[in-house]
Amino acid sequence: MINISKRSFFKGLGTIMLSAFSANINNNLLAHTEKNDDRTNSNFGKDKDALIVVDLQNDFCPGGTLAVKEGDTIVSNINEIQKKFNYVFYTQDWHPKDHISFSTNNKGKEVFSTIDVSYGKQVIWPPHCIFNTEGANFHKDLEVKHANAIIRKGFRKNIDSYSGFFENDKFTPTGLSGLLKSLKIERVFICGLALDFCVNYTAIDAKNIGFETIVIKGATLPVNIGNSVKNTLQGFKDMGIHYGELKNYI
Ligand code: VGL
Ligand code: ZN
Repeated sequence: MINISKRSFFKGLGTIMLSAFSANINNNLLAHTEKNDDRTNSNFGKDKDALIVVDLQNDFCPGGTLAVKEGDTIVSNINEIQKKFNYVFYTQDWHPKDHISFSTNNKGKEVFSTIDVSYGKQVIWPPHCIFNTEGANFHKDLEVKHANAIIRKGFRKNIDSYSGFFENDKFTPTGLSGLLKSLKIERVFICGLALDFCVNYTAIDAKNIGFETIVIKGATLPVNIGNSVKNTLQGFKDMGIHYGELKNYI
């Protein structure tokens, strides 16, 4: 226990890694050199748009412990998409080994069944995205260099976190909302894994916070448990969350 390194402690705190903040945010926020930095000629509201790439991590890709079927096939599309945005944020599922949602910590409970916890129902998952392991790393082909910041979530032992904005208690913030608000972002585009869980919950929170919210078709795929996909898409309709290809919005 004493052996918990300072590094993992601070990582476990869900550090928001701001890549290039300085006094002049407008000139210096971009965390990379290859993007077109000419905002005056943009054909859409680049200064008001943010892309959120959700949980594109090894454990959610084929070969991972909670693999989304063909989850890796959206990586190249996302690499292209993120070049179009000036503001790109990543979320990273980041669990301790003794996390409340893991089947290994709920003996006798089936994977994908639910338990009752303080904030309501919690799905039981196979252990996944354990911090500082290969499963928690982003897919190797994902061009993470485009990220302005990486938001880690789910690092508290007793609370899961699907959304990039709030943990599953719907109360504990990750900090992403404040980040987007301080940048005066108006539209949030969401892609990544998994459509029916973390993308879904991120979209719901984005919409509730007040952002126009677009989930990018062709850049997200589901885990698909029971009616989860049907319910997710119906929820988008009910809430006024857009679900369509990027070209329809930019
Ligand atoms: C996710 C289940 C558990 C996701 C994360 O990224 O969709 N799903 N943790
Ligand atoms: Zn998780």
